[in-house]
Amino acid sequence: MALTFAPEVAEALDAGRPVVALESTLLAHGLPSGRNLTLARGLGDAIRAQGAVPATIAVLDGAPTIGLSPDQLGRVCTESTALAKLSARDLGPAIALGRSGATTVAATSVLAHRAGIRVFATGGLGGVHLPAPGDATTWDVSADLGVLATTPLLVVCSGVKSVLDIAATLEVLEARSVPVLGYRTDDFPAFYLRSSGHPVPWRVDDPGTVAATVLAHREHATSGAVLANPVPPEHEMERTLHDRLLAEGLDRLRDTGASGSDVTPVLLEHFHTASGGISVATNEALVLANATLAAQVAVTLSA
Ligand code: PSU
Ligand code: MN
Repeated sequence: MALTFAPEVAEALDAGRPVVALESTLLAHGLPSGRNLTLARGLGDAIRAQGAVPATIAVLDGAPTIGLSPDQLGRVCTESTALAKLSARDLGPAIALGRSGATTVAATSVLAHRAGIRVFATGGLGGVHLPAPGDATTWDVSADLGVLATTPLLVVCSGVKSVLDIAATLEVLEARSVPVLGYRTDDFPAFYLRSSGHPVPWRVDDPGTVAATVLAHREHATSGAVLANPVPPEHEMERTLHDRLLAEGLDRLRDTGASGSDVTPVLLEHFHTASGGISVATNEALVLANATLAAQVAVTLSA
């Protein structure tokens, strides 16, 4: 099935002008409805302010769509409960069956690359989950990591959530030859927190150096790259609050017996309600900062 493009995105790509991909799962399934549409519009504005064109990606009635109209963006944000969460393996079935769904980092990367987009902004990457209590290991490793390993895209994110096994996630990225760059930091961020305590192998301090690194990487590799951008300091969650919410959330997980794809929603729901909305504000601030940085890199890459 051919890709469906928003006219603005098609024109920009034809002309070699900078485009930044955005995923739809973070809007439909990662944030409470009511705030997601405001954020979705804000992300577009942030990317345009840097001189790039935003392309939010979703599958709508079987059409893989690159760049959403205001109506389509509204649909993704308000029909979120009716929208499937599509990872890369779900694209074929959803397209063939004419379904609609929000795309994860994995699925968005596949479609963005096919569209000819080189830079993608999001909040947090999927990763390796923590083993369930009593288990030594887990098979729950996000397809985001495998797709990044084989798709030459720069993903700008704020690391991975502390509900994941961050050390294991970094090991998988290393094993799959995905470079991890810290933006103005030596520490891999942990989404709500600016540091996970794990070092990043490479630090870069400006969009031009990021663009040069991406180009040099592409000379000899077909893998993607991660640009880890810590949440702006004024929006970082207080560490004691964060650690308390995480411990409570993990207890709740054990009490409810949630497993598989329910794990993250249970934990995030606890963060959102028990922090009185602080975690949502942090989430929004970091995605906006990542969209701005991604646009700056895309502009430099197109120059
Ligand atoms: N991390 C977040 N918010 C999100 C996600 C991750 O902080 O909304 C979403 C992204 O779309 C990511 C997906 O690609 O979850 C990973 O899901 P899974 O672990 O099922 O692969
Ligand atoms: Mn998973």
